[in-house]
Amino acid sequence: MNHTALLSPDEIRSRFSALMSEMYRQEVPQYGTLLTLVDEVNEAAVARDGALRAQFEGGPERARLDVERHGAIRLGTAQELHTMRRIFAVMGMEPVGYYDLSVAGVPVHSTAFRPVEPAALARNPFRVFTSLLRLELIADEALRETAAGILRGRHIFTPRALALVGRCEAVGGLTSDEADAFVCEVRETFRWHRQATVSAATYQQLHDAHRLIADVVCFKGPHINHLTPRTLDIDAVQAGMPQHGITPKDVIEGPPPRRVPILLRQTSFKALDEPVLFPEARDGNAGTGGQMGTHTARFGEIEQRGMALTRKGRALYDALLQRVRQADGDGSGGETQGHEQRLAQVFAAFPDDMDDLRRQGLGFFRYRLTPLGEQASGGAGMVSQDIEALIGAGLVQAEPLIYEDFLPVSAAGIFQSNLGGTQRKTCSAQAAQAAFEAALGAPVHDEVALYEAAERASLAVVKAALSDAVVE
Ligand code: OOG
Ligand code: NI
Repeated sequence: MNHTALLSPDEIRSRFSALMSEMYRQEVPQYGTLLTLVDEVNEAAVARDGALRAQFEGGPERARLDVERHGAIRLGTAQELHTMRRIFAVMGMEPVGYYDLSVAGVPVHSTAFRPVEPAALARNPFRVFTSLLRLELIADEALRETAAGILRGRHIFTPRALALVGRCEAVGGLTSDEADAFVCEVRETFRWHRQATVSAATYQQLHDAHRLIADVVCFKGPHINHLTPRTLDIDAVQAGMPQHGITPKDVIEGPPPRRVPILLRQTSFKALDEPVLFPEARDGNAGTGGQMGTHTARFGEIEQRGMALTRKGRALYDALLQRVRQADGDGSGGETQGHEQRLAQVFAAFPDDMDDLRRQGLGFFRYRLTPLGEQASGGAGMVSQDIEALIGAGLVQAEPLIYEDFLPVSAAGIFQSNLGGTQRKTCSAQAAQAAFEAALGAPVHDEVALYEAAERASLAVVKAALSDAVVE
């Protein structure tokens, strides 16, 4: 082996994702249980369903599925977000999308770091939903200053991680040994620390302002708060969780079950309250130090991914979901009952046939030559450039592009259900994408533009292959 050769970012990401999974399995044993359940359900789904079998048996789609995870972290400062972007870049992960969670009463805004090229996604689509606390949304000025002061004083990255990022940026990559060191160092940033960095009293004040603020501010680093495997049948996992001693949230977020899955369906379970240790008070809150407490930080989640939607498809999805939410009521708890029926009724208006979805321009597709198309390609002469005609002639096939991103409304539902019961503070504010990107030090990708590009590229290949084909 060549010890100076540079590793591909895809390989570094795969190593990191495997390390994270191993760490989270140790930290949150229920996550391991969930992985076993998801494996069983995926296995059964493939065995039962011919279409899934064609797509998932043996091939690269299956290899991807078995390692597919997303995680989430919450950062405290612009500087932390900026450095995190550089860290993820080493692993071929770029910021995609802007999510304003303040509309859901959560004082953060977010992006998802993930690979963007189809080949990199196929290799390992590891994503990290990354939120930045919006301190300006803390109403109490003194408390805001306290939080800012605590965050200014912490260092969430190890010196060696920072040195290796610098090295990667300077020489264009890392060797295998450097990559191994790098992923271990970065893992430290994601690790859970049961030792809080503030007194119990300060924790309580921040917690009272918003639980999430305490979660971000009171610890040494941005512990990963969940790691999510992808399932092919989320209803089966949801139903199987209680037998495995796991209690899921009441409703699955996102669209209803469909023949052609779209976007993303998610459900989660609350991890146990975890013991934390508060240091002696040194911050003016005398007499409260050195005590034990608990913190609800981490949870488990599963997801089922479906087709990415065009802007038109997404607009229809958003409109229908809005209708369901209105029918569900004000979120005071009565919404769970009947939610599934309302969801199914309202979403009857969303076409559920692959050809309809394509012809109406609602979803994104990857186009490929069929075996007949392969035979026809490379000859002389011109077949139709009309994609529907090519599909009709059996020369081209279309398969849906998987949605690789997140849904803010679902994310809000997940946040809420894990912040403990009833807390539904509002902190409605303007989206602040420009400020977020300034902190990040880069613009976020428009996710729809990425799907458009992937679809267009696949079309171009197909059309080029057939443009000089003979029609017999
Ligand atoms: C992130 C919640 C968002 C998802 O899957 O939508 C998320 C968080 O709780 O920090 O992970
Ligand atoms: Ni998640």
